[in-house]
Amino acid sequence: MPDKFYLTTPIYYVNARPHIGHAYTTIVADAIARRQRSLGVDTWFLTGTDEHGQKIERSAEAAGCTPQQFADRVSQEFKNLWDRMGLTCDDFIRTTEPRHILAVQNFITLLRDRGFIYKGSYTGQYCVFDELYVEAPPGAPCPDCGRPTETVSEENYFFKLSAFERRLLEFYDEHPDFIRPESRRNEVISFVKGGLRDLSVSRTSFNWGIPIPGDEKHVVYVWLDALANYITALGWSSADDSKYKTFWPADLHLVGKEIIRFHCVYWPAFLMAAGLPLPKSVHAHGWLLFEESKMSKSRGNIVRAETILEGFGALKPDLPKAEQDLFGADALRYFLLREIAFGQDGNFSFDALVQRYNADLANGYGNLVSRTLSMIGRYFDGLVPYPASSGSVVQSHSFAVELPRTISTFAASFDALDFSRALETAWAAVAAVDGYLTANAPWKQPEGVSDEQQQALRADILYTAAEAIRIITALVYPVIPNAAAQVWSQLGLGDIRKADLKNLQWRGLKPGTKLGELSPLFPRADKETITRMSELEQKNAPAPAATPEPETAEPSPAHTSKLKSAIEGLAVAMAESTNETAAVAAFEGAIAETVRETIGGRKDQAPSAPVAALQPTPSGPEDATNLPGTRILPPAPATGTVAAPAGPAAPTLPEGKISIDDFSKVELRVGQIKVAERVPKADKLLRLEVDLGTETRQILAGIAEAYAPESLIGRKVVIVANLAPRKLRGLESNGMIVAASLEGGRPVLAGFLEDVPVGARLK
Ligand code: ME8
Repeated sequence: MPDKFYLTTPIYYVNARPHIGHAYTTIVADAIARRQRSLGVDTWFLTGTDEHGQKIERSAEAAGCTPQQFADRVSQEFKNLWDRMGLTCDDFIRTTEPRHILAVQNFITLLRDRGFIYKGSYTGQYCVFDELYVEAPPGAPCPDCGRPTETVSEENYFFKLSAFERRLLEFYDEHPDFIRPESRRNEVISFVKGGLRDLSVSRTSFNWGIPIPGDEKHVVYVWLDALANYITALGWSSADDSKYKTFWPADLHLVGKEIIRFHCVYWPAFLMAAGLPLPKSVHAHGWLLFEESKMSKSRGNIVRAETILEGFGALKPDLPKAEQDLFGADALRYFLLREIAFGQDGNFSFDALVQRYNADLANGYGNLVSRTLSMIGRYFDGLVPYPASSGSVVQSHSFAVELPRTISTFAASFDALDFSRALETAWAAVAAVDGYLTANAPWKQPEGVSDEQQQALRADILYTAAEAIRIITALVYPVIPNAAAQVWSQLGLGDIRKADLKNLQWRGLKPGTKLGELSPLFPRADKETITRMSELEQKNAPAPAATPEPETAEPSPAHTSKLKSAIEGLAVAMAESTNETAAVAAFEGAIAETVRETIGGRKDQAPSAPVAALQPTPSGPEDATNLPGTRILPPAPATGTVAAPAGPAAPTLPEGKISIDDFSKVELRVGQIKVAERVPKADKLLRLEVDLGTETRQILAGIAEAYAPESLIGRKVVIVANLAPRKLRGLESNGMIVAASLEGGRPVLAGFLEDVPVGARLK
C-alpha cells in the first residue's frame, strides 16, 4: 500500500457551465480519494478550471465581458457545485492564478534551456473547439470533432515532440499500467507509431494566455498551459514546493477518453523534456450519453447536477438545504458508479436514476438498515445485543463466512476502478443479509420456544445483521458518503471520517453500543421525482449560464463565419469526395449552433429540453383479442402500412412492417412480481402485483394453468407498461406480461439470463 496518493481530474474549460459529465469525473475522483483516505493513505485530490485560450476569449466577447470576468464567474460555478455536492477536493487550481502563471513560465524556460523549444513558422488548420492544429486542407472540418477549422499562419515556438517518439514507446512498454484501459493504450500506441511531428506551443493570433517569457507577444499553447497544472498546483518551482516533493509523480490522472492523447503523449513528452518524473497512470473513462449522444454544451443535451440535487432534495423537505444537496449527491454518485461500467460510455436518464435509487438504496440498503436498527430499538432498548457467547450461530451464517470474500472482492474491484462490480458485490451482501433476516424472522416467536430462548436467538440474528451492515457501510462509504456517515452514527459509532476502515474484522461491533438517533435514509422516489427533474431541466435548458442570452435574433459574426466555413467545408468535401461525413456533421453542427444562438436564447422559443425520452409515450392500440400473457409484441397494423403523421410525409413501409417509431410506442419494462394469487372462478387468470421500480401495478395474466402463484413471487418479467387499462372479472389490469405462446396456447414467461434492474426499459 503506497503511503501517498495524488489524483487529479481534468481542469474544466470555463466556456460552459458544469454538467453531470464534469460531475462524473469529479465524483469518481472523490470516491477514490475518500477510499484512499479511509485506508490511511496521505491523499491529495486536485481539480480546477482551464481558463485561457481562444475559445474562452471568444465566449467572453460574445458575453460582453472581459475573459477574466467571464472565467471568474464560471470557475466559481464549478467550485460552488463541488461544494454543494460535498466533494472533498484538496485544491482547486485556476490557470489564471499567479501561482500557475509563474510556474508555467518557469516550465517553458526550462524546456527552452534544455533545448526542446525552438522558433519557427507555421501555417495550418486550427480547430478552436479542440484547441488543436489538425491535419486538414484549408476549409475542411476538423477530423476529430467535425467542426470548422480556421487557417492560421503564425510564427510560433515549437516543442520537439518528434524527438520523443521512441522514448514514449519504450515508456509505454515498460509501464503497461500507464494508460488504462487497454483499448486506450492501444489507441495511443498506434497514434505514436504513426509518427510524431513537432508541436506548436505558442500563439500570436490572440492574447488570452500566459506570455512566453522574453517574447511576450506569444502566449503559451493552451494545452501546455493546462497540463502543467498538475505540477504547478503542487508548487513546483516555487518557494514552497513541499507539496510537489511529497506528491509528485501523480498516482492517477482521471480523464475523459477524448483527451487521452494530450495526457498520454504530449504531457509525458513535456515532462521527459523537462527531466521530471512521469505520472504513474492515466485512466480514461467513457462518456455520459443523453439521448444516445455525448452530453455536451454544443449539442445542447446536457443535464445539470443541480437538477438531481434539487429533484432528490425534495424527497426530504424537512432537511436544511445543504443536507438535501448531500442526499441528492449520494443518489447521483451511486447511480453513476453502479450503472456505468467505468471506461465505457453510459446512458443517463432520470428514469434509470430513479429506478436504481429505489431498487438499491430505498428498498435495498436503506430498508435493511431501518428494519435491523428499529428491531434493535424495539427488542433491546437501542443497545447492540450480545450474540451467543460461543458466537457459533453468528459465525455459521453463510454470508458471515462470505464477508471476508466480499471485502476482498470489493477492494480489488474498486482499486481496479471497476466500481460497478465492487458495488454489485456489496449489494449482493445487502441482499444476503436481507434474506437472512426474512428467513429467521426475529419478530416471530416459534411455538415451544421460551421468551428467554427467543431473546437469545434474536440477539444473535440482530447482532449478525447489524455487524454485516457495519462492514458493508464501511465499504460503500466512498460512494455514498453522506448516507454511510448517517448509518455509522445510527450504529452508535460516531464520525465515520475518524473511523479506521482499514481493518474490517467480523465482530468489530461492540455489543452494548448505544445506537444513535434513527431516521429514514432513502425515502422512495416516484414518478413525481422524475417529472420534477425533467421540468427543472426544461426550465434551465435554454440559457448556458456562461453566455448571456443575445438580445437580437441575428446570428453573431462568429457564427456567421462558422456557418460560412462549414458550407465551404461541405462544398470542398463533396467536390473531392473526402471526409463527407465529417463535413456534413460540421455543417449540421454549425446550423444547429446558429439556430440555437438565434432562437435558443429567447425564453419564449426555448429549444426542446432534453427530456423527450422521459415523457410518457402514447398508449398503443388496445388489442381486445389479446389474452394476457400470450404475445411478444402487439400486432402490426392490419393494413400493413402506417398512417403518415401530420407534417412531412412519412415514408411508406413495406407490407407487414412497422417503423422504429411504431415500435418505440410500446413501453416494455422489467417488472418484479411481488404478489400472485388466483382470481376466484377464473381458471386461467392470476392477479399479480408487479413492481416497476417507480410504481406497483395490478396486472391480470392468463397464466394460471402454467404457473403456480407462489412460484412467481420475486420473478422478473417483461411488462408492456403503457397498455391502456382494462377490466377482467371486475378487476382492473394495468399492463401485460410478455410470454411466448407455445403449442396449445401454453404460455412461457419471457425473462433474462443476466440480472437486470427492476424498471429497466427494453428497446
Ligand atoms: O477538455 N461524459 O475540458 P472540458 C463524461 N480543459 N465525461 C465528461 C463529459 C461527458 N459527457 N463531458 C465532460 C478539457 N466530461 C480541458 C482539459 S486537462 C489538463 C484540460 C469530463 O471542460 C471528462 O472528464 O472539455 C472530460 O475529459 C472533461 O470533462 C472535459 O472537460
